[in-house]
Amino acid sequence: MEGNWNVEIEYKHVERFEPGSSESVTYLDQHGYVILKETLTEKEAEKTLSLLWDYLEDLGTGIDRKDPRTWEDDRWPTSAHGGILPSYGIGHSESQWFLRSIPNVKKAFAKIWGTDELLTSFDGVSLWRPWNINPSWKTESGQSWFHIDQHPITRPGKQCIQGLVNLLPTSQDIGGNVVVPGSHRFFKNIPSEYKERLAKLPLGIDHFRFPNDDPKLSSEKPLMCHMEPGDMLLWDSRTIHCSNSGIKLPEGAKGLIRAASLICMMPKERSNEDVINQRRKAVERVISTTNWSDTFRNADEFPVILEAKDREKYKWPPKPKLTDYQKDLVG
Ligand SMILES: O=C(O)CCC(=O)C(=O)O
Ligand SMILES: [Fe+2]
Repeated sequence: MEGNWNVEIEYKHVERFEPGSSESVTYLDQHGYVILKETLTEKEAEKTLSLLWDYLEDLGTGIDRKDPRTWEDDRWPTSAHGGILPSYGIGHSESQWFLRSIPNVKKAFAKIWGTDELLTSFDGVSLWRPWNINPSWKTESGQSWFHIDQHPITRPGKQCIQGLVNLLPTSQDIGGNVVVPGSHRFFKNIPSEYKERLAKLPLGIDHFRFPNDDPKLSSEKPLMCHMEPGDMLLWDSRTIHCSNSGIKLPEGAKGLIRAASLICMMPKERSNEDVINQRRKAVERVISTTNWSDTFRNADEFPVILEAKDREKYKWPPKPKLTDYQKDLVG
């Protein structure tokens, strides 16, 4: 089973495009991913991160941004695979709403879909703690979870472009997102090639994992793209991807090593009244979601969150006060 266990990942400075440029969309269609440069200014990236710390400190568990000794699991919010914080109101934190309101972010998605009428996801953030302080903070190796985020049978074709805004410097040593370039093209054949594996996947679950020795994982060399703080990565939900933890950290690292905000916008016309009503309620009730906005997927109901024994102890952020611009993104 583990014949090809060591898929080699290449850390690369790939071409970076202007947010909202036609070239970025052409590149995305061709390669299944694209990097948009300076989608946030350095200042905006700093502010997003600082607001994220406000969110963490306001959970009331005793986290102090200046003291990594307060970042242990008994205070840190439950994370899903790859160090992603999906719940406890993070999708409606001031930080995530600030990010969604930056015009370049919407511009990027508007160019892809050919419309300004977009709805935003209410999703979370990948945060990596410096695991030289506590080795258990190290997140998964990429090879354990190469996946796509779209059901191969129930969602044919191009449906969703996912986004991630990078807030800290990246490096090979730290690790980060990995994409298999061009792998969105395998998607249409998955139903016939993975019959058995697919039979186990519920029709409403938009997450399909590849066997860790699958030749598709190295069909083209998997790429970890260099990103500056403020750059945004976009990828097609059909593109095989994951995040991969690096192997060593800079000497004496004691701050967060990765902060990557997840953000996704889809055309409003794909949605319907029922979904939009649930989205409005989600704002009132501070419910986070996955990347999809054409259906309602409640991230607070992820098994990892429902199973967390201490979930009562987190103080959620208040209901967000939205501007008209933000309300339009709710629907
Ligand atoms: O953290 C990453 O780079 C990967 C996240 C991911 O797989 C996703 O958001 O769908
Ligand atoms: Fe994913």
